[in-house]
Amino acid sequence: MTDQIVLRGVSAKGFHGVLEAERREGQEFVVDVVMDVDLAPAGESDDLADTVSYAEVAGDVVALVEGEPLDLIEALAERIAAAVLARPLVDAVQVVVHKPQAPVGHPFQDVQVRIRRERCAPVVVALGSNLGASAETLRQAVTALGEVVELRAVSPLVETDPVGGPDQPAYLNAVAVGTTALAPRTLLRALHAVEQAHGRTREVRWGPRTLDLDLVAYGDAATGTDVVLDDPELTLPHPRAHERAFVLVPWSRADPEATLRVDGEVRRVADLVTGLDTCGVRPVDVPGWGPPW
Ligand code: A4P
Ligand code: MG
Repeated sequence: MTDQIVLRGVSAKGFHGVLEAERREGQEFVVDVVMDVDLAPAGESDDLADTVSYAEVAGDVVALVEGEPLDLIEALAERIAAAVLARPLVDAVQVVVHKPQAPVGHPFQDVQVRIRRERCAPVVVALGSNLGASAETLRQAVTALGEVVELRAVSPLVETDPVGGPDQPAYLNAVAVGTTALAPRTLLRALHAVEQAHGRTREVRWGPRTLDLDLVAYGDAATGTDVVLDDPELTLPHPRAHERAFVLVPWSRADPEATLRVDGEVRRVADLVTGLDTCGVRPVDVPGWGPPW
């Protein structure tokens, strides 16, 4: 069963409704929010940073109920769902908005609208390996990625000179693009689990690795729906992606129209590639690299 946080009966006065009297007098609205969140990390760490603060969610709900008047509670529910899903740990949300004093014209107990919203967010994942059987590791990693991301395209493999870190062998890199129903931090945890399954260890920063899976971007910069996070646990977009040919070259092959937010500005990935030295990135032909994964 999916873990959930259940917040019931948050009430506040709002001015939503189509009737003039509703807009003038206002009335009570009551909201229930059920959030699908992986609670295991917080259960282990006992740290609020690993879960969703229900107090903050209640604050969002009250702000929206008390905020801009809307005609329909359907619209209010939709806005509440969007605000809750903006939290990077919430995978899906159910929102119920009750309007117990609605002008129904007959005796009644309650009227409510109930919606469930799941994510379907575009994501970009960069893959890299320079230890062990790299091509096979990356192939298996793409297969595993397909469990949590509906893959739209996977770039060809490229062989790349190492950037940063100690003396180390050349890398194989690739980029996968697709959509996910998972929240950003849930997806990152899934990526870490795939890395671990392939013997990833973390001894030296930028050191050699069997498998590195980086979440380059979540959401779509072109439509302004990209998630921007300034958190060392998960920084979005990935803070170095815009300057790394080993990410941008394969990404532009997987999605020639791709865009990336750089210092707040939306840039075409193909244009970023043009401004980079790409001689450390070489095409490499690996038989068996391609669908079905
Ligand atoms: N983290 C924060 N934001 C993200 C994100 N968007 N995606 C945190 C993934 N992880 C993110 O990552 C360190 C910490 O960053 C994690 O705890 C995570 O919560 P890591 O995977 O343990 O270490 P890393 O990969 O060495 O760090 P980083 O900073 O992501 O490294 P880079 O910048 O990706 O560089 N040269 C070539 N040719 N090809 C490569 O693939 N890769 C690197 C790694 C260096 N040189 C390379 C390559
Ligand atoms: Mg990494």
